[in-house]
Amino acid sequence: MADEDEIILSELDDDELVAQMHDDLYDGLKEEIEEGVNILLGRGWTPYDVLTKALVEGMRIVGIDFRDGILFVPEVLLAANAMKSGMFILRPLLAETGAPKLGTMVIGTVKGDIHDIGKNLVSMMMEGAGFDVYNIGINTDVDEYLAALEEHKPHILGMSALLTTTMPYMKVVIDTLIERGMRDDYTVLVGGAPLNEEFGAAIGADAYCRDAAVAVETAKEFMAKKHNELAAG
Ligand code: B1M
Repeated sequence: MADEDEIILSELDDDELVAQMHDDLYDGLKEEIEEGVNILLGRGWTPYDVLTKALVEGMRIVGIDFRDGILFVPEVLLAANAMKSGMFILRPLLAETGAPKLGTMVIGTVKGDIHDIGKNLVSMMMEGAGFDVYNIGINTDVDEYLAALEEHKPHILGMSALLTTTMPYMKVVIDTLIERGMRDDYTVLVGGAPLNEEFGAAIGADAYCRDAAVAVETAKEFMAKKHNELAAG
């Protein structure tokens, strides 16, 4: 017999369900997150709204309590896994927009850094916008970036860093591109919670992207500029 206090997600209205999903993400409840995502989609929510309002906002709350020493790494890992299972459902829906192909991107989280949720989100949204994305993972050193650039010949190189200690590595990668005379072959976009526009400019990136939606818009702008330059000869 069901526990009298058991919460039936499908019986909650949208606001209650989203609030419950924030709690479930906090508690690392993967199956409940999957169920919540499916319910919201079934109610006609767009994949983007489910992603931002239910999942990203939930992870923001987790981040605050992690910072304040209320949550620790094992709990945050569970929350991250629950978030990823929700993202797994949304990925094909975000990618299936039928958008025309706009360009190619290689993206990775820099060396020393294993945070990948934001990078994966950027990757999903870029795919949805019509980019071919090669997501080369976490803890990526300069040789791995160079190998991926050589293999996939992308228009855009994306780098993600979530730690103040790893963000300077982005400059190592950009400086290496400069040393090898390859810097102008790529548009370099950077992002991650501790970065800002000033930092992006200081390390020689083309742009800092605050979030995944900004990354998509920025990438589109740079691609349009490239096409115009080519058309102008
Ligand atoms: Co970590 N962690 N963590 N963590 N973690 C942070 C980043 C932290 C801010 C938490 C805190 O103290 N408040 C803090 C960093 C402090 C600092 O450097 N100033 C921190 C720390 C300290 C650590 C450890 C050192 C903890 C420890 O071991 N003692 C350790 C480091 C491990 C390592 O990398 N070497 C660690 C470990 C972990 C977990 C493994 C437990 C887990 C990661 C799981 C995973 O990713 N698979 C984790 C998590 C989940 C977080 C928080 C809570 C959430 C990050 C996240 O996924 N956010 C985070 C707190 C926070 O950021 N407020 C924290 C959701 C995601 C959608 O947002 O990643 O910002 P975000 O991505 C956004 C934008 O930034 C942007 O678009 C995304 C989507 O809109 N963006 C890009 C990101 N990358 C982009 C690339 C682009 C463009 C845009 O390219 C073009």
